[in-house]
Amino acid sequence: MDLTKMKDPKFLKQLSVEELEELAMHIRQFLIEKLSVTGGHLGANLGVVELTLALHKHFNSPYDKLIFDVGHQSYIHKMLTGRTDQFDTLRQYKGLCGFPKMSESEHDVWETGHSSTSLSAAMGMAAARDLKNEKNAVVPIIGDGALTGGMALEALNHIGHEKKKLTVILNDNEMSIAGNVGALHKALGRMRSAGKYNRVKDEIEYLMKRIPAVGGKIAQTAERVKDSMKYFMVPGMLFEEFGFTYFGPVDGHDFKDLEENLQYAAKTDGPVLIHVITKKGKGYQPAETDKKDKWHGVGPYKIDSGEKIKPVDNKPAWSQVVSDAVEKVAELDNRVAVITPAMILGSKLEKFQKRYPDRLFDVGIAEQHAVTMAAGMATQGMKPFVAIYSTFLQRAYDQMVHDVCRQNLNVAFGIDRSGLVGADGETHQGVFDISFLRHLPNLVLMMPKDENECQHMVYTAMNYNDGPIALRFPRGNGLGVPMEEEFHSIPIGKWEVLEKGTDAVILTFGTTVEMALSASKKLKKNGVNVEVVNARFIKPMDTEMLHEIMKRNIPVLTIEESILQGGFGSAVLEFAEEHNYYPKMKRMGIPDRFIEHGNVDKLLEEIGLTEDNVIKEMNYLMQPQKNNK
Ligand code: TPP
Repeated sequence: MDLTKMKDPKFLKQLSVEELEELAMHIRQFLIEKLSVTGGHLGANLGVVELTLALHKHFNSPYDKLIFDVGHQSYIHKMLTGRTDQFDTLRQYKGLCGFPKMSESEHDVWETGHSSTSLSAAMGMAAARDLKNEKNAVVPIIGDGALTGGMALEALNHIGHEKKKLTVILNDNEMSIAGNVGALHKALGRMRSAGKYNRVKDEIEYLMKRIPAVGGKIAQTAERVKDSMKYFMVPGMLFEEFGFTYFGPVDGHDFKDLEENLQYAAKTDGPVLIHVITKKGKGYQPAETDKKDKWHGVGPYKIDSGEKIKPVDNKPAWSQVVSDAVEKVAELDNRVAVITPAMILGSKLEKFQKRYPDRLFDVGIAEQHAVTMAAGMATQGMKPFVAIYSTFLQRAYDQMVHDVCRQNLNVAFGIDRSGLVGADGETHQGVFDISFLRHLPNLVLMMPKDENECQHMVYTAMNYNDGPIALRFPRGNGLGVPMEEEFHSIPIGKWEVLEKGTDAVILTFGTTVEMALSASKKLKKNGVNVEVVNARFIKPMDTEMLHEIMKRNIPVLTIEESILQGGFGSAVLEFAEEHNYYPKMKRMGIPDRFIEHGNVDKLLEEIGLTEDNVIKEMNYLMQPQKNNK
């Protein structure tokens, strides 16, 4: 079967159940093969093959709006809408995006990457539709994990109130990344076992219509049965109480069951929720039997054995360095507790969880709650460590401002995946945190140049008792430097001169330190003596050293793998302005636009954050001052 011929999902309307099943099988094979080379979100996509086919068969995309929450499960949708031939480039530079992307197809009506936005977006689209007197369906497809996100719950509450016509597809595979958490998860479990609630309800509705005599005994009895249903059908009532008509549970791998329920939904006014049960990883044994959800997002693997093909690299993962260091500190200080919003695997906290199950809180996809919960713990003298990705911390900005920094509480943050993250692309780049944290009073913000310094920074953070402190670190592996056994605190706000020089200064930190050192070596060969400073505290800056540098009146180059606006270079400029210095200065960093997916080195090249450009900028700065026009 040539899957690349699929250009418009309309062709599905002619297919029989048998033909759909055959197509599903081919799609699964295709995904298992292609992702074994490129990597990607295998588990979630294998789980929604039949569901996506059923949705595209029933609805008319793009007239009807299919909205994929998180969007990591949109691969089949991409295949059906003419992008099958691009899967060799999945998540690569200039290749097919791993999430919905409007520029790729008119069928991608909503872009995602972060979780739990689909219901709010759907409500907006439904409100717009009604105001414009249009008739299209609006269909958010949301996982049981994403449903635990605060935004999703806010939207559920509002949608039920507005009574707009919406068809919510709840894709329940009992997994978030790894296990799902919380009462909602348990409630869904009860619904799964409650049987075909909608069928019973439907049956009674049907009977009611057939009973002609109002006031007749049979009618009264039927009325009573219908009324009492809410007591024994409690599970589905959760959504009904929210104002939705609940259909389910539906077998998400059974085309007949899916279509039947989509038909029911079509005939129902107001918001509808179809509870679809799917199996994450379906059809690929290693993924299907994986209880820990290690197949949620994968790199390349061997198809036969499911063995992951990892590039040979003995350097430790940054996340592991951090979680090991927190574990070591927790050994000595029983006030230490770790909070993670659904990222035990990504933040490499399994070992910590095993050792200290009572001191590890996985709060689900709930970044805002994670941060304010940490603040609450801190008021009680605990030392919470919030392990959170830079991109997801964006969700908890007000909690940082209002709860943590304003109350000056001793909360430590491990901001993972800071800087460019690569394959996940635009929605996941960790490039804004400096700009949205640097201006917060009381907060200390730092970034290590290598994993040894990183573990000392964790120690510094956990022993800091003067307010909030955040340590940002990149995605991937460290540099492989020797690790010291004994931890020590790094003096807050103290930078480190790595290379002495008299002609010019580079101020940088984190991932760009190595590049600066290497560039300075080359410049030295050409007779330019550049000083390289590890500006490891982004806030507070080393003002003593800065005064000393500015007084030398030599050119200053700042380099950061972070958005330039409001970044570290801006902080240095602010310092100069405040103290009436006028240095010849240049800032290198990420420009004012969103950076797409791709290999990080390629992305750095695209935006000009390269060693060659450091040398170029430095040579430019070293030229005698020219007057501007
Ligand atoms: N926090 C936010 C705001 N967005 C995210 N994308 C994540 C965390 C990381 N994340 C991506 S998918 C996912 C998480 C936590 C789990 C989603 O679970 P579910 O909705 O059930 O989808 P499944 O993968 O199980 O199909």
